[in-house]
Amino acid sequence: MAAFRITAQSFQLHLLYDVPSVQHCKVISHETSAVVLRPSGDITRSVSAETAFSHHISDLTDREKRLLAKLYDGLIGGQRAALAESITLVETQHPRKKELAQVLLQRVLAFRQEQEKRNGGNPVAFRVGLSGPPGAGKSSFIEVVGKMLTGRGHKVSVLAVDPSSCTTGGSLMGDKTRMTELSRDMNAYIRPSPTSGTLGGVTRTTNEAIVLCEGAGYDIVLVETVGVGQSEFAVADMVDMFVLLIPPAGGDELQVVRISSQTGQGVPELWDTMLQFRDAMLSSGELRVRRQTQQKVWLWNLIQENALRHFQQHPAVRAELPELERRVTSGHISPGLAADLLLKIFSSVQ
Ligand SMILES: Nc1nc2c(ncn2[C@@H]2O[C@H](COP(=O)(O)OP(=O)(O)OP(=O)(O)O)[C@@H](O)[C@H]2O)c(=O)[nH]1
Ligand SMILES: [Mg+2]
Repeated sequence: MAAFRITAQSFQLHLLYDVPSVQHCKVISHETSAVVLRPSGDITRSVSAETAFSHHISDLTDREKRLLAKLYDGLIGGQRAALAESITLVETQHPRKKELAQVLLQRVLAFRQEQEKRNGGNPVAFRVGLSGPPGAGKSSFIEVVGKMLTGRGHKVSVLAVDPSSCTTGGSLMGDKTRMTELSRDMNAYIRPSPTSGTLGGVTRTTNEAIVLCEGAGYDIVLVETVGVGQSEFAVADMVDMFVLLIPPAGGDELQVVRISSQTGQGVPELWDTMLQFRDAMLSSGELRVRRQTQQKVWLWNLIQENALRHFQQHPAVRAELPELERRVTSGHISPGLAADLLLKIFSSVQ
């Protein structure tokens, strides 16, 4: 894995040029192609998928239409309140509101695609993931680099993925509190991690929040996550570039650049390096391929997550599961056999 090490007075930063390909991540954002299926040999199925989506739209009440129009117009117009409300909509657990959120996202995606077309097919925003152990200095770095970027005329959004908030409702990362100046900046938008849901759910909404931020005109999207466990992999699969910030104990012999979030030393140079990386990916076509691959990964993750939930909630499976689990743990039958039996039950009784 190619990497740069950037050493702060007390912190080091690795730019991972080659993010490990990740299989166990959990988010999707909804590109048109993922929702609207092309007619295939099986007409009934393809029609029903298209119908299901148009149903979403034709089914809207006047009130819902007004709400969506208000959010969409506000968001595209760059209103922070509309962006905040839209992200809240994609975070909701409410089934009907979830559907509304998908309609909104679909519209924002269409808008963003138009913008990309006008931009020569290139992405309208640069997405950067920032990871590292608790207290490594991620938020401090974002504060400095964020202020620098808004000073250069960019609009910067900061999203957080906090795995601790999924289980405890608490926040491992200090989020807003350590980005005092940036959170007051009118060209920055900081969104803390959703406080409930599974990691899969939280990362999914983060991925969707990225789309919304881009629709609202934010051309730099920074995603902060604690560098422990799955959240890191999930974030790697929604960004163009992944940066790992670590305390200075490690001893590997990599290229060293000094930065400090306290004095700002080295930060512009670091950003330049990151832009060079982005430009190289753009001109080689790698960025486009990477984003396409990410869409597919998230599609399959969502399918996996939903299929698993269906399986776990299936009444006949639930009825048989405890006994089969008991027999597997006591060594009476093999896990493979138990899985086969449960899958047979699942597919025969719908
Ligand atoms: N000396 C020095 N201290 C720093 C630097 N960057 C951050 N700190 C300090 O390190 C502490 C933690 O910084 P944060 O930016 O909140 O770290 P974080 O990685 O965002 O932490 P979590 O979000 O809680 O995981 C703070 O007290 C900062 O003032 C730096 O470059 N040099
Ligand atoms: Mg932080």
